[in-house]
Amino acid sequence: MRKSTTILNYLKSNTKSKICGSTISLCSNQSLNRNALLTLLSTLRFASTTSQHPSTSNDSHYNHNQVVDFPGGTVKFIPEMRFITESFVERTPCYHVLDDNGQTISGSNFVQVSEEVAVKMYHDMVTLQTMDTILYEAQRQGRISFYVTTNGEEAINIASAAALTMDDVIFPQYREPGVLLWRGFTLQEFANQCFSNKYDNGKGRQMPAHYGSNKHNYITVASTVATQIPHAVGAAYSLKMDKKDACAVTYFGDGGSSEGDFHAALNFAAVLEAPVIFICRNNGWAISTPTSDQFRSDGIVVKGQAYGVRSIRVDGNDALAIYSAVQAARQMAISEERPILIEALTYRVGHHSTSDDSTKYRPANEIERWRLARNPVARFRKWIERNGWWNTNAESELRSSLRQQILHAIQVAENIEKPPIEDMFSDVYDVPPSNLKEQEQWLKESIRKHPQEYPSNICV
Ligand SMILES: Cc1ncc(C[n+]2csc(CCOP(=O)(O)OP(=O)(O)O)c2C)c(N)n1
Ligand SMILES: [Mg+2]
Repeated sequence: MRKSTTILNYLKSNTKSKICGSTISLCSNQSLNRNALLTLLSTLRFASTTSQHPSTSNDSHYNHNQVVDFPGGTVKFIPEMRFITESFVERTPCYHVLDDNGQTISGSNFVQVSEEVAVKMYHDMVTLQTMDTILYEAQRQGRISFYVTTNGEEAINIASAAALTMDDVIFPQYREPGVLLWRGFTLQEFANQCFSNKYDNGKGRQMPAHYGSNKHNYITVASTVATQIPHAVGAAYSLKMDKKDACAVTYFGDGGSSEGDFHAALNFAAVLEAPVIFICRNNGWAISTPTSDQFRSDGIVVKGQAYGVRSIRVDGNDALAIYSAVQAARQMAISEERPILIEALTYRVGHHSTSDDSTKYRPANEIERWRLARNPVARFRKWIERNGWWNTNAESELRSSLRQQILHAIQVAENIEKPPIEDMFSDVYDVPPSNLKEQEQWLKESIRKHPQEYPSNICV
């Protein structure tokens, strides 16, 4: 029985089996040769799916428990032609802990946070807000070329970072500088990178806001959306092989989940049983493309199950929920050697970047509603105030001190020399090819001849 036609003939002539359109009901307990059945089923893939109305077996002897051991596991046969529905009855619920008034919801289970950690979380969220305001203005003044804010996503940044350890390796998109801030990257280091001066770790070769730091286990931001996701899986697999008490953590947006890299990464992670946490910031927009134009699934969380990855949906504007979910995810990822997907629902309050004006494609009152009523920083502040860990005086002191510190950092960064011209041509080739050497000479001559066309703090 090597050819599928032979199998069909066999089934047709067999009195206890039925063929109706593309539906086949095996009405007996007889077992078919597994290869033969597979060949048959692959033939039927091309059969019309809109053919005749499927008939169900009316044979009272039909065995409702018949299972077949296909590769990948046994499956149960059913006599009905039943498609899995594309729609969902109910959206996957979203885990939260704090209500809009900063009160813990009764019955919510969450990880307790000490006063010290909670106050540092709040401090860093406010730092992020202040840094965003000042660096955004610096770009508008023409002092730096580009910037992206994290407005509205401060809780995802800081609370997730707080739940990890320094040994966990971070593979960021570009809207997660808060993780680096939490790990101790200084305001001066942020400013040096944005002003591309000689103390920037990237030697001025990256756009502003594309931070990276070996010391902080934070892989350099790449603009190419989603490329970091499979990298994180590879790193996680290596951490597992080395039996490290650490995981890899990758951040990306809803737009990142629309890239092929996301799907390949989830699949690899599931199969390799890699300790990686996928944190998707579903903020509703990929620049001007709303999520409704990106996917028709119930967001991102449901994609985890399709790949065999344990998943949860969390309120991204609730710092306590994010902290608890990430801590639990980390524990499971490392001890059970498995990937975890977290979909954090949120809203991108800022423009996509300084190259964007989001009021051109979304209503201003929608942005305002999220900025004011659903603000994650204000919500967390209410909670620490309720606990007696924060007050108005501490608030105004913190905000004015941070403003001074950041203004100082950018003033210093602006006046530091740019990296030497040679740095633009090094670190790629062991022996630079002749055309690169020529370009370097040409650039140096041009700077000498036309100094007025170049920044004064370039070192030739
Ligand atoms: C591979 C690739 N395609 C397109 C772009 C242009 N681009 C930059 S950011 C972005 C949107 C990403 O949206 P999302 O992942 O939701 O992140 P968000 O900006 O909302 O945080 C796009 C399309 C890019 N940088 N790389
Ligand atoms: Mg987005």
